[in-house]
Amino acid sequence: MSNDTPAAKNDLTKDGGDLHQTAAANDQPMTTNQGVVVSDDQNTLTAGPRGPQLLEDFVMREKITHFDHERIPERVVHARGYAAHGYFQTYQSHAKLTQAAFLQDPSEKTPVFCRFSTVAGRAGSFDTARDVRGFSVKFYTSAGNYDLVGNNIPVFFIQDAIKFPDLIHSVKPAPDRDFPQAQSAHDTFWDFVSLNTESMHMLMWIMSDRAIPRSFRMMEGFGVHTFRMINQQGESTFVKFHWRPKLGTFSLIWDEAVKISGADPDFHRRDLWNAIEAGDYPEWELSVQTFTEQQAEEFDFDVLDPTKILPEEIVPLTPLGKMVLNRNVDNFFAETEQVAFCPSHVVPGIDFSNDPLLQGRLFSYLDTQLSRLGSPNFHQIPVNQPKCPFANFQRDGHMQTQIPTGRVANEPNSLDDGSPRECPHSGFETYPAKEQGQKLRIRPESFADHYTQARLFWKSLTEPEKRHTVGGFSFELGKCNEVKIRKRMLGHLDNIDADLGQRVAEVLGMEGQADSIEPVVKPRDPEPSKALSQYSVAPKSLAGKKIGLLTTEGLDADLYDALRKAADEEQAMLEVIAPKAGEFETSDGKSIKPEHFLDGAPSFLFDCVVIAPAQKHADALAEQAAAVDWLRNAFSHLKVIGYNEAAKPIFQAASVAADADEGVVDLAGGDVGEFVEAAKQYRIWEREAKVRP
Ligand code: HDE
Repeated sequence: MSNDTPAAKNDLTKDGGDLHQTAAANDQPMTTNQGVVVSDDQNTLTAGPRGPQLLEDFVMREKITHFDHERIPERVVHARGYAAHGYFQTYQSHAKLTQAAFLQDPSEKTPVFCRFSTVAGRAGSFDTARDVRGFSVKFYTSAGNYDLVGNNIPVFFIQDAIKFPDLIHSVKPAPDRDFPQAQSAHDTFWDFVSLNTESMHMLMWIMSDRAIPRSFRMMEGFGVHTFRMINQQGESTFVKFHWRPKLGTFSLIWDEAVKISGADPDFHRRDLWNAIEAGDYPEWELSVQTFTEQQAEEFDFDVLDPTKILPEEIVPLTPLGKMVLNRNVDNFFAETEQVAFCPSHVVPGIDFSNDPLLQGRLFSYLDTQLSRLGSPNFHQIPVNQPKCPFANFQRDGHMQTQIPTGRVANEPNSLDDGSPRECPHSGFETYPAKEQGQKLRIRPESFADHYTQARLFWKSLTEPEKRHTVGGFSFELGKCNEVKIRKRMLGHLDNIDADLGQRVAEVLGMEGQADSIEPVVKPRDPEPSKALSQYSVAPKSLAGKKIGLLTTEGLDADLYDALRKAADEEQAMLEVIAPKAGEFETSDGKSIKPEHFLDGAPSFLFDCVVIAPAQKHADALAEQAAAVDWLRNAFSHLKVIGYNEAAKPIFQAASVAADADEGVVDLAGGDVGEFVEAAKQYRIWEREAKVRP
């Protein structure tokens, strides 16, 4: 073998070499995993052309064996996820609050890796299930890796980690029949939560629009638990973390979510990937609510209880900095699948509270990585490695990829003058909170109010959001066969708010059948909090949204140019849908390649739509069920619809009035301004009562 073989080229002693292996990287020959160049990757070694295969064929055996072991256990929860690289940049030094290195220098960009996920479904399930979304961020800080492992909902189902396996078993497919997949709409889930009053607040969020986000890019994130920040002087402040998307928080409509799950199961991951590829980098602001231990004692809830929020009217948000996601992964498995988040990965300046759910998580994540990734050396996988130096005397284990040198692997030692050594004055120091008490298995009384904040959430919603929440409960309880579970849940809903209970009972046809449930703590009547309603604070903007243009050959070139210009100005995307996938000519003879063909791109994949066929193809288009459904769906999903004169036969066929409301906009004359202004509202909520009475 000549010296030009890849094995000869590899410098095995180089630390942290580039582990990327891409076909395009160079003209590297294919080798076995031992570096032996493969001469034939198509044919197994046989004795004679039609003879038996030979066991000695190490090339074939290595390849098949590797394939046989390609799968690793998927995450027990949050199995389906999608991630991207980016950076975090602090707005200023937050030294008064924390010594955390990534929050000091506004000129410094800290690399991050961020993974979004659904909780209940398997890795191969669909993106738009009604579910909590995970929102995990790994900050590769100069003082070590910090993992902020949050969700897009600020509270949780349970108050104590010991209940987590039961919660998850109840929501996962039933063990006997293995369905339903990625759904909470079934008996075991509703049985469990209706027997756990502490879930009520979370149920309100999960039945609301929050659980069907429009995009990962349009989703808030929350640390959920109370954490501590510690400054250089050792002073502690309690904090709650919030991520706010620059594009605003938007959701799908349930009927849309259901249909998208069939039309594009990868709707959210495709959206994130495409936005980043297009250079349209999603951005979030990281903020904290800060409060002292004394303040915490005055709140009317316990800050250690993860089923409670701290209303922004009591403590407003302090912005810390921004996160930008600007690079897609090179390899899904190596990065997104193998990334290992652990809430116990904190850095100097950040510490825990006694929240019992958080404390349980501090144990669970490290444990799960050991079984999922198969080795205590999972920190050596590139995506998990700190980008600052790391060294200690931990040794060996499965898949050790480092080659520690030297005779000594213990501390203290006097045999080796070298590092690593502990650093008493600059290392991580736990905040010396005073703790004393009896050993007990008991839930604090201060965790006992299970309804007040559920009511707060309900009261803070706008009417369309309330309607959707009633819809969420009704849909899910309607899928629940056991009447006793429905009655129990209706009893809880009555305790949350009589109007809510009544409305859900009406949809289910179960008025007057709610169980009477005596609350342990009588719920109070809190003032609404505007920040809890996503549509009260949503920006009126098309940024990041998708305009779908259904058209035909002969498309009016002026209209097309006006739409393209408006989309660019509003930082939106315009995609063309035509009856056939091939290129066609516009009215001025220019050639256009549509992004989609009609059957493959129903209108629920877009945020607002335009229907503008050329006159001579209009009747033929109106005869196609797909075109009629396109309009009917857009209308019933409350979208803003622009149209030209030639589209009118489709309106007739779809039984949609061309002057139905302000969201149906005539584009005669080619002015798209009115359409764009209307589309910035996102949905025409007033239409909802008409299409879904
Ligand atoms: Fe998790 N959770 N969790 N969780 N969680 C996991 O860790 C767990 C909880 C969250 O993108 C697992 O690596 C327990 C709250 C996210 O890789 C596991 C309890 C919040 C992710 C686990 C909770 C979360 C996970 C499964 C109750 C929001 C995805 C695979 C005490 C603050 C991370 C893994 C990623 C993943 C345990 C509750 C968020 C099994 C025991 C509350 C975003 O360790």
